[in-house]
Amino acid sequence: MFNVFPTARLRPSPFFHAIKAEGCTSASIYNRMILPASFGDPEKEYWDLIERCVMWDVGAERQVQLEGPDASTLAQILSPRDLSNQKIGQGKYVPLVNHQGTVINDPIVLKLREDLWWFSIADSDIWFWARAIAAERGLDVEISEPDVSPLAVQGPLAENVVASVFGDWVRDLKYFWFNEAEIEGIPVAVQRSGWSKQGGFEIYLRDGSRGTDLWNIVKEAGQPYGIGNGGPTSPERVESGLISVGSDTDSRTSPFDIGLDRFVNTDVHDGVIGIQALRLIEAQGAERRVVGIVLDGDEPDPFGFHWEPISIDGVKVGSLTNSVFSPRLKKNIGYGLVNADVQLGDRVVVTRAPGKDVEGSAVAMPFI
Ligand code: THG
Repeated sequence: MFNVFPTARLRPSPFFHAIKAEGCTSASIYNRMILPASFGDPEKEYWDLIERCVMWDVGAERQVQLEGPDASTLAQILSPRDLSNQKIGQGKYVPLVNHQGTVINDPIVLKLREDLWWFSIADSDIWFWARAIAAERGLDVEISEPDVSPLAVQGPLAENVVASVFGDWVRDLKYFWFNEAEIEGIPVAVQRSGWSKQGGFEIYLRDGSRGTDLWNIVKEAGQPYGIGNGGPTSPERVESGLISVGSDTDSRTSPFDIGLDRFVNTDVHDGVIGIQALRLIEAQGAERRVVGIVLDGDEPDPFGFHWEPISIDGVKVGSLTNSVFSPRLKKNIGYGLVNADVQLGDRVVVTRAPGKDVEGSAVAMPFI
């Protein structure tokens, strides 16, 4: 195990003791928390996700809770997606933007009651943002980070595992819908969701003192299905075309640049943060777009450094925002955030390091 020193600045999740015992070997930092990445065999962890099932400590997906008479009003003000028809028990994927229309986070927004919402956030401080907006708008709503930590079960056999813990009702959950439940006295919410396209669930633990207990219940239920360890798996998420806000976006990326148009409704009311900017961008057309990039050659060549330059005929047209070796395509692939006039099929050059140019092609996303 690597040496980490959990503190108030680098917070352990309730599953920290469990992932230590399981032999976690690498992790990243997300919402000032430790986000486990691997348990020593990334290749196995990838194929477990694709072929069977895996359990991931994604406690770093923190909840920003809005509670009170104006909770629904604030949820909509923060969201450039129409939430007016969202039902209790339903989640929606929402790109949050600032006043310039720049994406600042992309939570799953869960409606628990008319006056109780969770924004299950990606890696940025939305707690500050929500408090500031609520205060400026004079809203009657309490904003907190509750004791809620998701445990993901992903992969084609995940449904069997989660059904054997909670019952067959989980099989009827629609995408992003959830139910509150209890197992051995542990309060949870169970949602069909997760940061992969292999299907699965997230179990939101609502009592941080029971992390190891919940981990062991899921692990035991997963034994007949060959459940493995892991963490959000970059090769799979890139093959599947999922955006990582903060990694694939910069300080001027709009939802339209990164293909999130279908999660934006510019006809929401004028008080929604960033909506004027988004209407303008929509009318003028986005300056950039995201395309798949397939690099020539078939030797694994992982992402080098930060946002490798992409050019066509010697002119820079954008940046490679990530890249992985795809075990299924046996190619190095990544996302290009490029000028809007770059076409699918265009040949490009990626400068992977000073003096190291690699050729490739722009292709449609998702890759698989
Ligand atoms: N689960 C929970 N919270 C999260 C994440 C999660 N917070 C951070 C991060 N992940 C948020 N980002 C995403 C990005 C994409 C998706 C989910 C969370 C996703 N997108 C699908 C797509 O784009 O095809 C489906 C979207 C849809 O059809 O509505 O699943 O994983 N709790």
